[in-house]
Amino acid sequence: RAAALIFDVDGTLAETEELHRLAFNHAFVRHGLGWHWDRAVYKDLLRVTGGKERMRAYHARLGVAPPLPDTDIAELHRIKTAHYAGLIETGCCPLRPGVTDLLTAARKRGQRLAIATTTSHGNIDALLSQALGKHWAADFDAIVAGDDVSHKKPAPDVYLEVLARLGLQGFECVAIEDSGNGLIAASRAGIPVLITRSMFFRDDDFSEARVVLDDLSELGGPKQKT
Ligand code: XBP
Ligand code: MG
Repeated sequence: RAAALIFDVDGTLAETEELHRLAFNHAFVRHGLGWHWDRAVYKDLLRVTGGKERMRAYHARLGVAPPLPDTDIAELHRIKTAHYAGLIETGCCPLRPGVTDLLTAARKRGQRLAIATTTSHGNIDALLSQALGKHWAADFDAIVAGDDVSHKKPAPDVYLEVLARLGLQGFECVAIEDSGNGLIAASRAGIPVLITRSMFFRDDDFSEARVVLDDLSELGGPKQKT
């Protein structure tokens, strides 16, 4: 049994990526950019982790010089983040099946809980306050977000930082992820990975994962996988 379960957020705890997509498009309209990311474009762009990095990559792909100034990227991301929080607060994005049960069961059997995500602390808090109540963070021993580290996933930085804060080695934990980039990040930190398949990453290569599930409700059975 793992000493700690380390959760990714987007796609793993909830199907948030569609709301991120809507929020990006809202920011593009508000900022007067003629950009629109449909699902197919977004699926492809999700290979670039981090919202600011994703917008920069898209701009570079359009091939229109010069690059957008950092102030524009920051303003777009501010509008996007505010809109995303508003969408989350409507309660339209519940946790995925089996998530709450796994969190409860893990706590009961003495496993520690942590978060390793690319998104921001504000976005994690918006989602989990809505889903678990405003004191949700008390159950987690380490919460590491993208801007806390130098390199976002697929770099191992967020996972290494979680391990340092927990005082554990990779092999003592299990990471729960939904994307190929997340799988690579956790694997590089020496952490075995359980994949819960999500909407945008169904076609990623999960051959390095220890277990691949359609969702975490499959853990309700007799087999202990975490
Ligand atoms: C999630 C992401 C994030 C969100 C947007 O990756 O890549 O960029 O799409 O969040 P993972 P921000 O689930 O692997 O952590 O706009 O706040 O960056
Ligand atoms: Mg994810």
